[in-house]
Amino acid sequence: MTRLLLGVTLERICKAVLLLCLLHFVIIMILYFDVYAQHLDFFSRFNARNASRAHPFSNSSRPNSTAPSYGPAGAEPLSPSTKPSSNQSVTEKPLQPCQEMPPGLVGRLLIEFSSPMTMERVQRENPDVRQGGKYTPQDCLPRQKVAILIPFRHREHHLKYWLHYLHPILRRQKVAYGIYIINQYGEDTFNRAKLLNVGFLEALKDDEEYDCFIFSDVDLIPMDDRNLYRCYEQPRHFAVGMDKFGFRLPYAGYFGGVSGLSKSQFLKINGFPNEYWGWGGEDDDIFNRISLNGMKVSRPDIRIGRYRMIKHERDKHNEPNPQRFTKIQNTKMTMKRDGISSLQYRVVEVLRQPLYTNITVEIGKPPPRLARG
Ligand code: UD2
Ligand code: MN
Repeated sequence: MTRLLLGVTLERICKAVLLLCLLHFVIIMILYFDVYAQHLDFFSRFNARNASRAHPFSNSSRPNSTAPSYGPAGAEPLSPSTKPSSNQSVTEKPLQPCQEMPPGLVGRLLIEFSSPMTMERVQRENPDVRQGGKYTPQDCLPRQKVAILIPFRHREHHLKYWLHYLHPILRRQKVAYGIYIINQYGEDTFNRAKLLNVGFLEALKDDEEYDCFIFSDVDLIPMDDRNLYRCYEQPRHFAVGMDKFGFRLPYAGYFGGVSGLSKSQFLKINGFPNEYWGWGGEDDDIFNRISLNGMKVSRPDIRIGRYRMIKHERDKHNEPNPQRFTKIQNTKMTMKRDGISSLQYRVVEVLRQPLYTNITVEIGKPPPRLARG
């Protein structure tokens, strides 16, 4: 009898333990999936909470962060836009201009490209981005309206990471923005600068209020959200330190990767050259245009302007342009006739996706002499 009682008690204890184990397992799984879903954002969230409590410039809550330092010369953002915004009606009190250094910034970011990425996931993460990849802060008046232009062909894998990282960063930066993918139609030689010229005109056709244009490679992700994607008193070079260059500027006149010009700065240099087919040189030509027109490139602090580039092989039909060395010697002569004023293209299709606007364009091909070169 005692044995039977003991047996029953033991059985009950075993069941209880089993139940507890099961409960423990379920809780662990829930936590695991939650952290996995947030993945890298986990640390950002923690930092964001600290950052919003502390002074935005304060370093005290983030021992690993670098002190923001915004160079005085040419580093001042353009003055806030005074245009009334449609979101003003959302609250009763008139909205204040967004702070120059928004309080929700988190500083250094952990960027990696090993976790799988899907467009569905990125869409789920960014429910407040409007169709076509547009966003407007709701709690303050954005200082500028920024069109972000990405030259593109066959880099869908990179685009998912770019959207995954950039949308939340831009949101924290309190930018009113639209994302435009300028997709080169066909398989002729790639032409990055010409695509960006197309992007400038097409973005303005979409919304004539854009006053700032940021030109970004699809494979470049900023590692610090204090690198503010907006326009400045002087043309801006954002991608100062890239992992592939050991986080240093490769040479003083380097202007590749990510750059930004206000509408008037862009028009002053007659936009970008249309005649650089294939890889290289176009960024140096743009740098020359800026200097020759009496402007000076501004940059963020080297500790803040850090970037990761998704590793890749050189694409087909974007072989190094053998003409580039000669061409960059002649910017002074060519820039007046070759640029936004001489741009010719045909829009094949405009598709408004949830997280970006895709503009497919036919931009022609290099003249026969270059095609052979
Ligand atoms: C460098 C510069 C880049 C540009 C280029 C020379 C860096 C980080 N970037 O890039 O700004 O000056 O040299 O032209 O140093 N692309 C496509 N599909 C293609 C080819 C290019 O989408 O088939 C786009 C894409 O956005 C890419 C960008 O063009 O990121 C630049 O091309 P790249 O990444 O092959 O060249 P890379 O990394 O040497
Ligand atoms: Mn690249």
